[in-house]
Amino acid sequence: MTRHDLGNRALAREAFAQSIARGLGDSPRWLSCRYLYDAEGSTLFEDITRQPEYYLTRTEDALLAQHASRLRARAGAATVVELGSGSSTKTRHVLRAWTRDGQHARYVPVDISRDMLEASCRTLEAEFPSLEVRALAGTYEQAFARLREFSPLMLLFLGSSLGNLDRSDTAAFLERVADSLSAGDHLLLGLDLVKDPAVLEAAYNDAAGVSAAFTRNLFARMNRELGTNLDLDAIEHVAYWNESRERIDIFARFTRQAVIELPELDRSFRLAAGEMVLTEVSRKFRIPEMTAAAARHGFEAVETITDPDQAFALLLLRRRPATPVPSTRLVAQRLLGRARARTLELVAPLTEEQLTRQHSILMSPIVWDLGHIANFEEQWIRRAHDPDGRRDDEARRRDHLYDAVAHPRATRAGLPLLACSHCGRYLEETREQTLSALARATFPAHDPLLAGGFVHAMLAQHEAQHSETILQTIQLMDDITYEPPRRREPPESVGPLAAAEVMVPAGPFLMGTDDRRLAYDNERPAHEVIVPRFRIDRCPTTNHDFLRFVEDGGYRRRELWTAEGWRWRLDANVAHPAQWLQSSDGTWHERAFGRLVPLALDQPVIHVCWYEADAYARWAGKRLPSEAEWEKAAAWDLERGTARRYPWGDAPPSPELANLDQRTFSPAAVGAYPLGASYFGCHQLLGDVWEWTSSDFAPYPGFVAFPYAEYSEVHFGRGYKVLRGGSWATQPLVARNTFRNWDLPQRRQLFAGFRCARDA
Ligand code: AVI
Repeated sequence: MTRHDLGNRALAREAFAQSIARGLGDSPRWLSCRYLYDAEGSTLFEDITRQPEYYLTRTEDALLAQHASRLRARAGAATVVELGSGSSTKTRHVLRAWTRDGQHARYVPVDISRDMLEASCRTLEAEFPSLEVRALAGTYEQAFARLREFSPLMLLFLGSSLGNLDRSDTAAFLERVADSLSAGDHLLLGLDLVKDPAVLEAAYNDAAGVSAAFTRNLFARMNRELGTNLDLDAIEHVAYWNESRERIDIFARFTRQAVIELPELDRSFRLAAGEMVLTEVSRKFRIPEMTAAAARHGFEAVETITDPDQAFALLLLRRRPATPVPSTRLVAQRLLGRARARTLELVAPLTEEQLTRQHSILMSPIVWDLGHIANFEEQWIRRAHDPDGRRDDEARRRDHLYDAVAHPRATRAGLPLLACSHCGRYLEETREQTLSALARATFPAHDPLLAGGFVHAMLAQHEAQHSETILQTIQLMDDITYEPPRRREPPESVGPLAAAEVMVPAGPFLMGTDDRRLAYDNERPAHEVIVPRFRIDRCPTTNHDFLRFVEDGGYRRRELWTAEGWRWRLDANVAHPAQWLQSSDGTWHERAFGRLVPLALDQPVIHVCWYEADAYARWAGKRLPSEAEWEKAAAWDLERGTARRYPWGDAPPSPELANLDQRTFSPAAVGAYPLGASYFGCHQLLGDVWEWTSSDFAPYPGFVAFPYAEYSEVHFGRGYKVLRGGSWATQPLVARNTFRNWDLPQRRQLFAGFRCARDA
């Protein structure tokens, strides 16, 4: 065995353990069915397929034997890709039809088991001389990324394996397949159909007890790979027809109390006698419903083949040409329009005096932000659409006035800024120019500013980021009760979380992104990073936690602070987070947009600087996570081997998933967004509070400044610390796992908190 294989094995074990912890920590408890198929499990499954009660494989096999030539004629493509190819037994009918009369064909089996693939490749090549076999060892998701290179093709997903996904996973699966196939490619699904429950239940409760052994093997595998030491005699297989969901539910029932210990993850699960753990679902299909679902994802039904008893179906689907996505122009108009509407909404309650005054040397007068938004837009629209256009002196003067690098924030009030009404007009007139440039624009792929509407998305993001800065300024005003036009109560916590920390295993992950449409230069390129195993808090540090630090003399204990941190602490003379106030009776309150509210102990602490976060972490016996650790905990899906755009997946943010978008005007309680948890089970990574990391702001290897050095490059190596995740005041357009924010370690005006990590 090579070192590589050993590494992969260790990773696979970690993924298995993580998956168990995810499932057993949930309520009701479940285990992922993908772990049923180790070598023993695969042999047992092959054995199931030969049982008299298990009609699925036989029926599908007969359908393929009889109709493969017809499928060949309908599908046309010479390449067959098969997901979960296993031993490729049934596929032989297909391959025979595809290579009839010595025709050249290509077969791309995809399977997680490299050993299985190697063995089946060798026999297939010997058996079908005109067949080119190109095996892909990996997960389905890894294969999806490569499907385009094999098009035109027919993708096989046989054996009713689709039934082992629940409804939402089925939809996600179809969407991923639709995204990965090219127009005209085919998808052949083998589907077990809804039928007499007695027949179905018999198939999953065979008399010889093989199905039971298959379920029990999941726990035998835990014993083998993770040393869980479970008594397998105390585990029963239970499988029955779930009428309302039209699926067979398969459980492991514990006849005696059991404890499943996962020492590497510091987790232990106590199962009561009689407790059932869902190990598998096997959904049964109705053809009209399935064709309708496929149609929703861009497939048209080409052919449905069933046996005379209507027990099983082969459904051949064709990928329609991709539905027209909204044009780059429309997207750009929408993004810009939304960002502007928000800016105007936020400043609407402010008086002229509040807009023009400098409220803090840390912040600009808000009119400067507004003028800067207009000026930035004016300059970039000219660069993108009219690079040779001449600028008059007046325009150059404006450029200078609103140049963020030339004028530090503290000096901006002294500038001859446009008055509020002028500023409003400047914003409006600039936007009119932008929209008329957009109306005429083309978006050539070779022009990096225009391709995919990059520059317009950048302007919308820039404005969205300034809206958060404006909210920081408002938060620092001491003579205001700010009434935002719409404010919603944040949701409450769903209850205490099972564990305070999660364990993230060592090993490589993909950090950053190669996206050139929305990502900033500092997020690129995507690159592999290896971090040692670590523990990270499931939730951001709360006011309750931080109060314990305060009450334990955290601000007085020199040993908890770095040298610079201690210097800051003495100079700033602070003893608690920026917006906290203690009444004479000892109770704590927090100032929030001019209102004094009792300190919400279950919410993340906010308005702390890096030095405070770092001191707290030391007090707690922990440390801040590096930004690589933070991103791995947020983005990495260990079992799929892919990075998610958001902690919960790739679906865009919504109010159920994260506290973003300036709705609540405060963080929500920890545990309030269970649906937004990351693969490793961390909550609220996106939204609520920005999170300080231990990392200095520096370029990724291979960084190239684009489109201007002043966004990121001039800030590298200048003592800035990276923050991740976004706050309640971050608009979704700028919230993503790869987004990097940065500020100096003494800054407290940000809507920033932190979570802790430690070595494992
Ligand atoms: C692989 N899959 C389609 C099988 C099924 O019928 O759902 C797995 C299985 N589990 C127990 N028996 C068969």
